[in-house]
Amino acid sequence: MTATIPGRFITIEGVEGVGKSTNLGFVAATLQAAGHNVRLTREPGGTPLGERVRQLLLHGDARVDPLAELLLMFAARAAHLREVIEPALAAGDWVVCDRFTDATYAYQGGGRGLPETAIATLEALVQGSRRPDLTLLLDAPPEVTDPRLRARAPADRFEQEEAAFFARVRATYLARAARESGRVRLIRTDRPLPEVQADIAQALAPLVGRT
Ligand code: Z5A
Repeated sequence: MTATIPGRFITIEGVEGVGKSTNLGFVAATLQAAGHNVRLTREPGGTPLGERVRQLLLHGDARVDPLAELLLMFAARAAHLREVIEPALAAGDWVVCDRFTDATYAYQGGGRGLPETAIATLEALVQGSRRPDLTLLLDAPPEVTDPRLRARAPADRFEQEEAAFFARVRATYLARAARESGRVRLIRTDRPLPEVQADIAQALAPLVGRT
């Protein structure tokens, strides 16, 4: 009997308006074309608990304390890892997740100002050594993302934040990409979609070729 080769864990990140949803299907199709079973999922979300946390944090009208928000993100992540991500990877599926812990560093750390050390402590507790094999950080400046966002409504709780909040979120993402350049691939999305997707395909190529 041959042992199952564990799947790979790919995350997609970026501020709103960069085109994550637009490119998620392209990532999945590229991996499927290479012969992999793909499990698409998202955070917060991916489990019944995670989807309820998502509803509460994105669309609830109650004020949520930043520390409570951080803990809810990791509570949802704990369920997501144990119920969905780890079993899928163990079965040999490739997991593509729309946002993961880089978003926590960017939004709760950079955006809300919570200490990076607190996030790192929760990351170690909830994830152990699990980290994405590859993170695609989609990035574009606000001059490009703002008009894209205005074209869609209504805004969720995060999208209602001020410009300075998103500037901090973006700066945190970019700093993480610079610090972890082996894992995080920066993809500029202020260009026509075919050019963006050519870069995404190039970023996936080394991983797809290696089993
Ligand atoms: N959050 C958090 O705070 N902490 C955490 O730990 C986690 C999450 C995990 C989840 O929202 C929220 O949760 C998020 C952070 C917080 N905050 N917000 N908001 P989400 O990820 O579900 O929502 P989103 O950021 O709005 O993602 P999205 O729906 O995938 O949007 P998008 O990245 O902006 O993608 P899009 O809808 O594909 O693109 C936007 C528009 O641009 C659309 O009209 C496209 O047709 C257009 N587009 C895309 N690419 C192009 C190019 N290349 N040219 C021209 N037009 C384009």
